[in-house]
Amino acid sequence: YKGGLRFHPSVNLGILKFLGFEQIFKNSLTTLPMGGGKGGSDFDPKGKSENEVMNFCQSFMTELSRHIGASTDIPAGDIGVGTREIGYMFGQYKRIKNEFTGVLTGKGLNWGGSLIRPEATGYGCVYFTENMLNTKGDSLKDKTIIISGSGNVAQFAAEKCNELGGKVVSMSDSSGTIYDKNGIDNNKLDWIKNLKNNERGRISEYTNKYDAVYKHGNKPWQIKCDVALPCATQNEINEKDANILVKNNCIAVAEGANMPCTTKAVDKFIDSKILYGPGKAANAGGVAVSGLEMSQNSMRIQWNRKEVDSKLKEIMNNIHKQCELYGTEGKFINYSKGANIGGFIKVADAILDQGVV
Ligand code: NDP
Ligand code: 8G0
Repeated sequence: YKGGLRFHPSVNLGILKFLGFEQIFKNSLTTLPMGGGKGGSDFDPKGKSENEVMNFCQSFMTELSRHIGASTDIPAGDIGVGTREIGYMFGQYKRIKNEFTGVLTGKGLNWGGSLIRPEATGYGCVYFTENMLNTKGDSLKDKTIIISGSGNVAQFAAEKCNELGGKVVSMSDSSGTIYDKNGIDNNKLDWIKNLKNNERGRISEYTNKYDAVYKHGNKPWQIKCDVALPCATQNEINEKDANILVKNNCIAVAEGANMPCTTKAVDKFIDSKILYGPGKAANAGGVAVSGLEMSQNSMRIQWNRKEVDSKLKEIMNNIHKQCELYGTEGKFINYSKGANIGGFIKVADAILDQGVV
């Protein structure tokens, strides 16, 4: 099994069950040999000292270590679990088991991590968006893009949008949203990365440094855009938000986060025939590169950035093709249907082949 560990006060069994269920079909779509799993805790790392975070990670792993293993179940990070937390958990696993092994992914580069793993979910989501736009003879170049969140997925989605010539005008956190009409270029993005990954500050601080507007309590969806990338959390786009996006002529929505759009929001996008990339397809790049990290650990080698990035691109292209194959309805591609059927078939066939008990 493979999937992320989430540390957030909202974590409960229902959330982990939907995440785990989605993970199965997402992992299937990657074509890599991995089943799905998910885990976490309602521990809130916000405002905790380094020592408190380390102590929690160690205690958590003391119990978890009995259930996971490099050929059994390989967790990674998710909301609230980044390289720092993976490091503390990896250290504890090693202490308990006396083995240096690929039992976690998202590891630091000098202790078994893979190049491009931090970038993979955001980059992959943007590759998938570009693939969707290409079916319309279009691309991200010169598009106005809004992104929710300012964590791992949001940061690298923004970076790749900039690289492909798009203009990212908005990012957010759980307190509010910034709007920078001039675009969040990679210099400004570096500042955000430092703010979020090292200083652990709030996105509102962006306006002390750059010319931008901050709206407390708001999500980005009222801002006029061509492309929307929800990269924060579940249920962050509801029916009302979807109506506004469609009214403002948004042409593509791709889910960097897991289930950020409510069912009614998804219905609105599909009824309006805009490009909608569901999370199990659009954000599968993260778990895919985690799978590549496992392969590198098993072979005791390290691929370079270019190698991993081109494998990631190929996997995202392949997922897009599966969505086209199973989701084409006349001239329209229903990516939601395509991803669900494509992901399901491999799992169902494997269950039948291996015998039901
Ligand atoms: P991070 O913890 O790095 O960042 C999460 C971001 O979302 C932060 O900006 C956070 O704001 C915001 N956020 C979290 N919870 C809420 C909330 N309840 N309401 C509003 N904003 C919120 O997590 P990731 O970037 O890793 O994950 C983001 C999403 O992407 C999740 O849905 C995750 O499951 C999904 N995902 C992640 C993958 C990965 O490789 N990391 C792979 C595939 C999917 P604040 O700073 O205020 O907490
Ligand atoms: O690397 C992973 O296994 C991982 C980490 C965080 C989230 C996800 C996901 O696909 O939702 C996977």
